[in-house]
Amino acid sequence: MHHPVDQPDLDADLARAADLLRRAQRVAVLTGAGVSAESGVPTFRGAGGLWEGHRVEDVATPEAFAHDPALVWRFYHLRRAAVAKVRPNAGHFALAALEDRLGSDQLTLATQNIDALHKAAGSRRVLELHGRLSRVRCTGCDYLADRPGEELPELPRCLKCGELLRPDVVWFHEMLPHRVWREAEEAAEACDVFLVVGTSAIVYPAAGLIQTARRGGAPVIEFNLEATPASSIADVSLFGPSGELLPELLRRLDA
Ligand code: BJW
Ligand code: ZN
Repeated sequence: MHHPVDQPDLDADLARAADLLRRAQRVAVLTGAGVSAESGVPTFRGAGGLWEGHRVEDVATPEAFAHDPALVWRFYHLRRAAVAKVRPNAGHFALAALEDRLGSDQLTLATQNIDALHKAAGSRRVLELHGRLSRVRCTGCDYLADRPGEELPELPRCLKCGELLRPDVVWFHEMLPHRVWREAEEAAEACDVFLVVGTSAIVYPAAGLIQTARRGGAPVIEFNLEATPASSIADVSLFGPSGELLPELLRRLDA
């Protein structure tokens, strides 16, 4: 198999990662688009990272929505339809199995993904840092609803107040949901090992959780196809598809 990054001793690095994980009581995880790539969900950056010639940074903002809500909704209608069809992959399932293995309350999974695939794979303690694509909320009142798989009008409006609905996701320049963010920070501070999976680690504040864990003394294990800013602070970087590396790591915990 071809991997973009050459890793001379993947086997030894997997063994080191398994060793760190075996000794850990509390584990925190940060995932990004890469963990869902093998389910067929496109990532944001790199090849295929453009939509109708727009960068995410240009459509996923409150400014874009205020200026052209129909354009922003087109982007989200397509993604809602795509995500309604996908299934979790072996990477999602391995993280759910790790939670089972450690016992409840010992693993916190913070995800930047809005596709809800971790929950679908059986992970229980999931913190959705950037919201959820299947949920809509009103820009005028407190209406909030999960409406997965449903085909919405081109410009969906609130039945309670008539204002525009928007996807319940976190755009650039917006704050992360307060409670979810606090719990993610606490988990990063308190963990014995921190796993970073399939994220380019450039979007803040989520990427800051990696430094938070490191400052708290937790070793960081990274899973990615290629080197990222997280690689320089990671104790172990495992280069390859997370849908293969995570199950392999799980197998080694019992070996
Ligand atoms: C695989 C794989 C396989 C592939 N196996 N691996 C300058 C400095 C610092 C911060 C800022 C700054 N300028 C602006 C900011 C703030 C901004 C920010 O961080 N910008 C940076 C881009 C510089 N952040 C914000 O605005 C945040 N809010 C905030 O700061 O509030 C305070 C504030 C208030 C008022 C004014 C100003 C500030 C909010 C950020 C919200 C991000 N939202 C998005 C969109 C969500 C909705 C949607 O999806 O439409 O979240 S952006 C997009 O990026 C999405 C993702 O969750 C997020 C992270 O991307 P991710 O997951 O890392 O994906 P990729 O594609 O980048 O990477 C995939 C990785 O997987 C790659 O590394 C591949 O190699 C790897 N991979 N296949 C393993 N099989
Ligand atoms: Zn309303």
